[in-house]
Amino acid sequence: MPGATYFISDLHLSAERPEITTAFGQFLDRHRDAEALYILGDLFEFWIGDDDDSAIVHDVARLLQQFRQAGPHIYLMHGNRDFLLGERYAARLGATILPDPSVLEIDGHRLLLMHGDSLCTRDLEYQQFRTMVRSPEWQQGALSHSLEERRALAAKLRAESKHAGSRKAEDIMDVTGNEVARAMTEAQCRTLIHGHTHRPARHEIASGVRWVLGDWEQKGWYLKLEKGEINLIDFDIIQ
Ligand code: LP5
Ligand code: MN
Repeated sequence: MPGATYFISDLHLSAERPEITTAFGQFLDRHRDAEALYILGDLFEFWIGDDDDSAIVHDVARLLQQFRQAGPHIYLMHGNRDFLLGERYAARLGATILPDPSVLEIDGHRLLLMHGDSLCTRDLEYQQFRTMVRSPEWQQGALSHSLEERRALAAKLRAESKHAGSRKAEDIMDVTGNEVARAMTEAQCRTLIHGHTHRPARHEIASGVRWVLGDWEQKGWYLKLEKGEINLIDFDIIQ
């Protein structure tokens, strides 16, 4: 009997929040009998390139290597914070990078997996920014800077994003209903799983069911898929 499949996103791991990395390590230890783990973006608070030599990058690699060695497959999707995470780091973990969107066929279901940022189509400023930073030209330019310069750029972009977020209306930072319906229809999926918005929930909509993962802060969140049944589960993170 195959083990369960787990979905997580938006852990935003960083040196500033060691308790989240600890909670992640405990989560992995508890689920070593899993069939697979899908990380749907923003595992890291930011990613400046696979050559980053900071401790958090090594610590998380070690946690995921150990987990992979216990058996479960690891799939990684990019988020808007760690879109630069590359094949080199994925190979180090024994993980497979998944495109956004991806369709997972499992137990007779077709699940549409996304980070979720591309669904926020009313956030025009963000979508412009996304197009820019996802272009190979921009990425090549960014990666040509020293680690120190890239760290500084990431910090500036994070500060800019927080500032921008504080003056945006709440609803434009959520997914657009029409875009959700369009993506589900195009992928021929009745179930969508995504993160990014930090609004964990199960929504019944005309096109099926939309599951939203939560970000790991005071609580950790995951979706468990077992025997065709999906549940959204949260747990406390010791601060
Ligand atoms: O991430 P979150 O949840 O706070 O907000 C997102 C959108 N913001 C982002 C930006 C990221 O947070 C920045 C971190 C990127 C780290 C990667 C570093 C790689 C580069 C290092 C070099 C190799 O994704 C936010 C959305 C929100 O989700 C909800 O969907 O609203 O969108 C924005 O904030 C974008 C702004 O609206 C527009 C940003 C303009 C930036 C202008 C550049 C300023 C440059 C200063 C430095 C030179
Ligand atoms: Mn995100």
